[in-house]
Amino acid sequence: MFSNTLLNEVKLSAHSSKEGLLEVIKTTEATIAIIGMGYVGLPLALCVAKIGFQVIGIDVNSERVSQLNAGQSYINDVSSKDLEPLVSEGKIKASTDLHLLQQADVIIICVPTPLTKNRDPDISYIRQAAESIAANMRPGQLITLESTTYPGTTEEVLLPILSQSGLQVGQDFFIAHSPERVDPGNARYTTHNTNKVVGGYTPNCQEVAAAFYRKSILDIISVSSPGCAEMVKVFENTFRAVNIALVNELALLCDKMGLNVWEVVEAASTKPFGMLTFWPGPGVGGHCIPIDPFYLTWKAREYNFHTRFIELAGEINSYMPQFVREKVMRALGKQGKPLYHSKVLMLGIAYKRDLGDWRQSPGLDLFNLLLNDEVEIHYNDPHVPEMQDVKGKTHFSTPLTPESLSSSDCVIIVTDHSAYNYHEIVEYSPIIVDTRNACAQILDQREKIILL
Ligand code: SAJ
Repeated sequence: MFSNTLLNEVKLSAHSSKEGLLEVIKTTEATIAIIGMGYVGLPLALCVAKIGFQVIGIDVNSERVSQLNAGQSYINDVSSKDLEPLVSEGKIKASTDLHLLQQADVIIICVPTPLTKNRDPDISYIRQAAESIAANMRPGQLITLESTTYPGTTEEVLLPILSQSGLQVGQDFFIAHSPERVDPGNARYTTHNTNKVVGGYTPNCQEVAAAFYRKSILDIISVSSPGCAEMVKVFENTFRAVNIALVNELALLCDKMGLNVWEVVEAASTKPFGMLTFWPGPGVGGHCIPIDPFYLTWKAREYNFHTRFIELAGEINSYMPQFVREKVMRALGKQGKPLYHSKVLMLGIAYKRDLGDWRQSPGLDLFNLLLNDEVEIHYNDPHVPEMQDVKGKTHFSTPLTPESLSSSDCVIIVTDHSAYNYHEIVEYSPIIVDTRNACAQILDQREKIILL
């Protein structure tokens, strides 16, 4: 039998070529490093570990690393019940140590791509990951970028940094862009069964990247370049942002015309072809829809191109919290009360139903607007025990009781969590601004409900 040392030498030398890398991918002997163990990286780690790959989860957050190594999930869509066995079998190990990248045959970058304060792309996390990889590279590695970013990032930013290693792309190492398509909270579409776009930099890069993803994901869509793959993803999210903005603009117009926008959209959704239904709301939140389209806007400027649709959609969507504030003013005005010092209870601060994520949430924008009006504003969210307002002050979720409802001058439904009892909310609230048509099934006391 070979000694361990010899086996390792054999293993390492086999990895220095495309054929060697394809072989360890085929046999799932490959080691997969995932940089960024968030809502994309952690589900992906389970998806590839479950079919046999060894996974190293790299994250800068040592608390997250400790939780992962204890088999504890901090992501809504990943249960500790699923994670724990993979950790105890040693299939998933987490660490903050970037030197472990040397052991990886495949490195997947799943880091955040936020906007800066003046709404420019912040790809600093991608750069940091690329520099860490370049410092730990060896021949025979595949590096894929999954973070949503502007078309050109993989070729113009990632590749030059990795090439500092002196290795030759397409020969010694392989790169591709394969955008994540995680829909947080969606139990039907998972990492495994959501088809995945893959764009390699060279034919060898494409071959290796597609071979890797085919091992754990049902359907792979190959495209001709990383730039195409990057554009696909930004288009997907821009498509949503623009269509949500369209129905939000419709809501603003229906309000002036005395029409019920929910009835209009509901009826339009009966068209069996050529229609995709989006719903108005208090604005758009999360880490994608309010952000990704502006990556395209920023890049388009390089071509002296003005993405008017995207910017108009952003204006309309970000106006919606103001519109809800106007509805609250009208609801209080009907009772002869001003905004000032009125007691208002917001139901839901998370950016969408049944999640605890309140980043970039329109609910937070509305909360800050009403704070500014010196409203006595409280919130309840069963998924968000506490949050910080724009000034950094911590607020805690108010218990939802008949008393907390009836003692308010106005109740606003901002996030239509399934956990809410909408019958009780209507029963005990004096007046409700329903921004999600969440009380649609409640037929009595409709006079209390003001719809968006
Ligand atoms: N929203 C509306 N009206 C709608 C749909 C959504 O107001 O008709 C609001 C939501 O309440 C939320 C925001 O827009 O505040 C974004 O909702 P979302 O579900 O589009 O956003 P995410 O970021 O949770 O998930 C999306 C994915 N969603 C779907 O495809 C259904 C998808 O766009 C991306 O795969 C994912 O972001 C991502 O990570 O890019």
